[in-house]
Amino acid sequence: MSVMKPQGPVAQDQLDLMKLSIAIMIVVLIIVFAIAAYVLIRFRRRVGQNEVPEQVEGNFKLEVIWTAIPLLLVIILAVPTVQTIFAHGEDLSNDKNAVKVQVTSHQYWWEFTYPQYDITTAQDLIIPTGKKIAFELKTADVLHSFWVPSLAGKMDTNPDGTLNKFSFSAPNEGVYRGKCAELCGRSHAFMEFKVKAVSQESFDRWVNEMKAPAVLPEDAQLAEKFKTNCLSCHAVGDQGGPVAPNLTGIGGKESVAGILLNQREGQEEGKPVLDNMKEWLHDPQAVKPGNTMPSPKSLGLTDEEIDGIAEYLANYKLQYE
Ligand SMILES: [Cu+2]
Repeated sequence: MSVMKPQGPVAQDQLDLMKLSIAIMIVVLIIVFAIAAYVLIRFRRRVGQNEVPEQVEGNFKLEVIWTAIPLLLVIILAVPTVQTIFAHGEDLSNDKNAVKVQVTSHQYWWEFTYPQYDITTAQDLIIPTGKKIAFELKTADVLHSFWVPSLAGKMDTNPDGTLNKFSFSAPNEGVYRGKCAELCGRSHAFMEFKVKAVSQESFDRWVNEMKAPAVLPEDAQLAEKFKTNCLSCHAVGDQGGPVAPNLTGIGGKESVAGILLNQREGQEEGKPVLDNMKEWLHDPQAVKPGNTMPSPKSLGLTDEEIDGIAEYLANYKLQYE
């Protein structure tokens, strides 16, 4: 989550711009303070000095100098800034090599649709390393802002329906944390997501697994409960609704509900995915206040059935990695 540790070319260019402007500001600061200190000492009022000193306002040479220097500095800042903005703002709609992703923000989760592959997922954005990812962003409700600090700057998702576009790429495999960067409601701070950059082969496997038929709970009774109560909004594989986050492979994701971190190999943080799943399903409002998921208990599911569904979801993993 740090702008100071860029993990991709866009974030690197943006950090370089920040360094350039900070360097210029530091030089200006040092010179201005040095002159101010010199003037304060050199022209201070001395003992016995009672007359008004010579007034020198309207010095033509000085006026020209302190108009020209800032102008020059603004040009030095503007040229690379404008160049970078246009370089990263290019329209990749017709670029066949770019992976297109439509981002839809919701209170308080992120939906990712891959139109080239006809796939929709939530919270974990899986991308192939090295490829340009061309984003189109919109919101389902209020203003949010899509931000992965180590890969690129923020981009708003506008409630007025205008699509915002931008792109970034991740050369190295890894998981990059993202956040909503616009106060959007009670659980704004919990509106996290992850960008997971994997090899092209893993990405292709993921696409195939996402398109495979749904895996439902083995227990027929539980499967029925899951279908009637959960799949009216959520989807798994080719079944279910488009209203709520797609649950395909949810047991293998980085987190449950975007914020309850799952334990992973080589990582100290997190709890077992089953614990997180149970915590979420037994009381979604306690984890993310104000979210629109009805409590499974209020839908008439027993504690036993909720545990059964938690276990089924925790074990619903994809094998692409
Ligand atoms: Cu937000």
